[in-house]
Amino acid sequence: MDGIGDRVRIHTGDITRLAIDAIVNAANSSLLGGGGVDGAIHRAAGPELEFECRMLNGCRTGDAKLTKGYRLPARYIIHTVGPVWQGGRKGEAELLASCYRRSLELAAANDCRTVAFPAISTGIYHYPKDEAAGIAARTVSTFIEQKTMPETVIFCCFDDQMAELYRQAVAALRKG
Ligand code: AR6
Repeated sequence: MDGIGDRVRIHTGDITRLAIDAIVNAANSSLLGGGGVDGAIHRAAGPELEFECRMLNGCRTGDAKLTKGYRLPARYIIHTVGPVWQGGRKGEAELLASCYRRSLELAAANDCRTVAFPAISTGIYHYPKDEAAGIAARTVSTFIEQKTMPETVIFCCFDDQMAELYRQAVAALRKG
């Protein structure tokens, strides 16, 4: 796939450490914090983040909302709510794709050149990891083929196993 090669990167590590324009949070619909990457982001950003989140009136599954990054090295946090895996017949794939699209739209609207995603829904929400990586790779590549911003999208994987799944998902796209 044209363009995806130089504009998509796979990184293994803690997303809260990335000094980029925006990181995406795998939040829940309350936006008031939780476990997993959400807990890590709230801890690293500090209590002002929850204060701003309280004013957002939550977020629907598949949608996204933007806050400042506070004590994070990233300028913004884009909070999105992934679907809970319920077997695959409850619209989970479309909702997960929507998380990526809505987050990228917000990133572009806020002049973010570089944005990093965690593997949304693949932890506490139990989405099958390989399927989720495929949806992430396909949705991001379709978006960036059509738009100039964000310039670079990072798939931030917490461990090597997830990074390998993303490598395979991106390679599958390149083969067409
Ligand atoms: N950096 C990058 N990735 C991480 C980090 C980190 N610091 N910590 C975890 N991951 P999860 P979900 C990975 O459970 O499945 C919360 O309670 C993790 O290995 O954080 O969308 C929310 O409030 C996994 O691959 O999010 C919601 O209630 C991925 O991030 C619920 O969990 C997502 O795992 C959302 O569940």
